[in-house]
Amino acid sequence: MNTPKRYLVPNDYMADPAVHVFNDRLYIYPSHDWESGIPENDNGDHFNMKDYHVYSTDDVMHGEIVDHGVVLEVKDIPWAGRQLWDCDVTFKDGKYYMYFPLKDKNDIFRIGVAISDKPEGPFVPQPDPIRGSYSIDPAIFNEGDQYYMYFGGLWGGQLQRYLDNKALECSTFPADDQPAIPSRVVRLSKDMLQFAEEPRAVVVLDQAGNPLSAGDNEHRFFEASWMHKYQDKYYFSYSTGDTHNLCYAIGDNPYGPFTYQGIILTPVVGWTTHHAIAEYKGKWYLFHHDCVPSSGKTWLRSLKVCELQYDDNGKIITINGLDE
Ligand code: FUB
Repeated sequence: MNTPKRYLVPNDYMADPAVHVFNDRLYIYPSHDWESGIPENDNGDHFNMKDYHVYSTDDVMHGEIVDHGVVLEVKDIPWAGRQLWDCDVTFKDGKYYMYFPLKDKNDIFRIGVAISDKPEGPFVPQPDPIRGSYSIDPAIFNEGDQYYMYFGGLWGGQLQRYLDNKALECSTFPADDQPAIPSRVVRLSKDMLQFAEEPRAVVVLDQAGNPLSAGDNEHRFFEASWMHKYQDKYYFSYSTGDTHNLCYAIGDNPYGPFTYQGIILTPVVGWTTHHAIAEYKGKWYLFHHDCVPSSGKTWLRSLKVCELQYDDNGKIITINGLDE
């Protein structure tokens, strides 16, 4: 089955969507790719992003996509080194909180917070990153008065440099038959500016109840965590990075463990694959990116959306990443 898709921002390069509904309107928080001239490498130096835009719409597949302009820039973040990667935004008590990964002046990824009175920004950054934060790809899941951040990414995302939330002397990857390096989840403090606890591992189990192994590249976590809830179950989804799948696993609570279910999106044109899943006006959507408009330049990605369907058992029906 061909799933119709829409490019959301045809006149610019946007990637890594986070998506939320605020005040009955759908807001998109992407990374902003540009041609910075940095050569491509496994460290991701070519993803040299320096600002964020915010987009919104009231009709996902056909309506106007409003560009709210630049809402945060590297040059305005006091602790900044380089590389603004995937961000996310949530709402609490009249304020909108943006969480963003950025390398500090020592070239270490930390996660920062910026605040706005409006979902479309602009966002004012805090003077320092979150204490104890590391790696990339923060995704916020809100349930009642609790806010959870999922984060982490391998290779350029530096997650392999940490064990039990402590920095290691050097990068360490488990042997292929050992449990894969997991994403992390942490509850946020009441003021939304710090972690309220030590980050925990997000464990993804196979159907036999064993953690997915580091050598299971087709299915194990790599980066791009996302959490959504469907029919009282918690759907943890993520990219497998070097095998370019978007996969998901289901659990009974935000901390997991989660049991692997399948592929949401098969590989797209490009290297990275990264997504958000959201319900709006009674339909579910998958937001993601690919590199078709830039003719395969992996650092110039374009935002896309399509409908996402579940079967009667709550399984997500796999979407072909090459569908137009
Ligand atoms: O955009 C830079 C990085 O590429 C993101 O943080 C990853 O998830 C991947 O999409």
